[in-house]
Amino acid sequence: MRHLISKQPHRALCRAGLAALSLSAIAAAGGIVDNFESYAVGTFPAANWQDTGQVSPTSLVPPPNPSCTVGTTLDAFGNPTQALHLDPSWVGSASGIYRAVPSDAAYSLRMDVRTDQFAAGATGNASDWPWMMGVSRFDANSQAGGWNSLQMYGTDLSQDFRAYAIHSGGADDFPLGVSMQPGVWYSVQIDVDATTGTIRNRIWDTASNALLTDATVTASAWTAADGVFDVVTINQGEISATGSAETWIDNVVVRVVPEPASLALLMLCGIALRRRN
Ligand SMILES: [Ca+2]
Repeated sequence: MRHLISKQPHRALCRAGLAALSLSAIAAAGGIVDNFESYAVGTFPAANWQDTGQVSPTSLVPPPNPSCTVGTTLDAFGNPTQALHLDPSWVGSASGIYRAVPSDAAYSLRMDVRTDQFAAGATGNASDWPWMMGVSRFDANSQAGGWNSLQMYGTDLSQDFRAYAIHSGGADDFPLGVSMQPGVWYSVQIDVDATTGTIRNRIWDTASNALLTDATVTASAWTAADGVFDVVTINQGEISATGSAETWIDNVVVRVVPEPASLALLMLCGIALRRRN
């Protein structure tokens, strides 16, 4: 190993490898953090996100463009804050945001969420959701709620928190045993293992910081090919509902964890470059 990393061609390879891995490394080091304070109120948060509402061919009713905007509301402690507003003014399959992330082995997604109003007329849990948060694979032929993904979501029908997996073998729905109270801020986090299809779900009451559950679930019949993801998505959708939900999203944090092989290369190259410089 010592003779390999001391040769100049390998040093060049290391530099190229480091450049190629820079996106993953940056994401791993700092990730994506958005408190929605940098946007003009009433606009879509376009500097960091794309609109799921505009890539939803199966919407019951075409969403407005943009499908959601940044608004002003009160945080869990009663202070004014800007947050993403999923508006209840229309019934459709997906309003929300998504953005590209590197394909890697593990992800951690966290956000604060408050649902003020659940959709009326829902007939299925997984078909009507005031919000979902997940790591997904973009699919232009499907609405954003149906993209291959590992996610946590809120339900309009039973008004509770659930985990959900969509994969080549179908879908799995996991009740997490925690009810959602309207008007209450919750902090939610999923830690996803893309290789095994495992989701660790944590839910806190934001104001008290009380941990309400810490539950790990694993998708059935998961294959490594199912876990090739390229976007994170946060969206609302109604497929069977006759009314629409209202939800606020704030303090989004996304971390992408590089594959072990990538980490090993980063460490190896770091040692080699330090020795040569
Ligand atoms: Ca905020």
